[in-house]
Amino acid sequence: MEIKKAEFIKGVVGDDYSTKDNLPQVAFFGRSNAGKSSVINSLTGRKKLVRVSKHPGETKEANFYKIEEKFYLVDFPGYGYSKFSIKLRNRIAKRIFWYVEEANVRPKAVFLVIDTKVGLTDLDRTMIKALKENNHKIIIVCNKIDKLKKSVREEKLSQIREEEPDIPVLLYSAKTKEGRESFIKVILDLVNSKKAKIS
Ligand SMILES: Nc1nc2c(ncn2[C@@H]2O[C@H](COP(=O)(O)OP(=O)(O)OP(=O)(O)O)[C@@H](O)[C@H]2O)c(=O)[nH]1
Ligand SMILES: [Mg+2]
Repeated sequence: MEIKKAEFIKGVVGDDYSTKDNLPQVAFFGRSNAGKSSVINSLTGRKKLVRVSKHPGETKEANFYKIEEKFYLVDFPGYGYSKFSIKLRNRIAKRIFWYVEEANVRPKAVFLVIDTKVGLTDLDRTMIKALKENNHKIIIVCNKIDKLKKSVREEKLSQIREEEPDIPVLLYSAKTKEGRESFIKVILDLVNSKKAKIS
């Protein structure tokens, strides 16, 4: 599917995640450098909708992108970037937890983006725990699969499935766009559903 319209709406640093039109939103979480912003660019078919950098820590606000006037993709700052000061890391973590626990809007789902080669880290596990406790729907996006041989992909995938058997997993490459069609279908199914099902 081609996405014809994708526009930046706002960057949130405070507590207000609502939008004027109340369209459904899906959120992208993950470690800094896992590729959240690249995933959004590749899904929308825009190279420069979202800023991506060679250096981690590029995204500093929760950025809202409105797609086809139908839903929002929300790109969060990455957690765990060790070169950020503790103060900044805490501020980012606080903001993410606010969205998970208290925000005035609930996403249809949270896509937890990981670098497949790295796998799930302890920070991802902490995030998954908080998301589960707050009854959010989680989908793990194993990104950067272009960097791995098929056998290694399979091995990483089965590790994750063993650890989190109840969480759906998508294999993806923001670079080659492998997995894009099924990813978009998952998003459309979520935003078109009346209620986000919690599995
Ligand atoms: N090979 C490969 N590189 C990727 C892929 N996705 C992202 N990258 C690279 O990974 C780096 C980080 O990508 P970003 O999209 O900025 O990562 P992010 O998760 O948004 O990072 P923060 O904004 O710091 O949280 C960039 O150099 C990207 O080009 C992928 O699927 N394959
Ligand atoms: Mg980013």
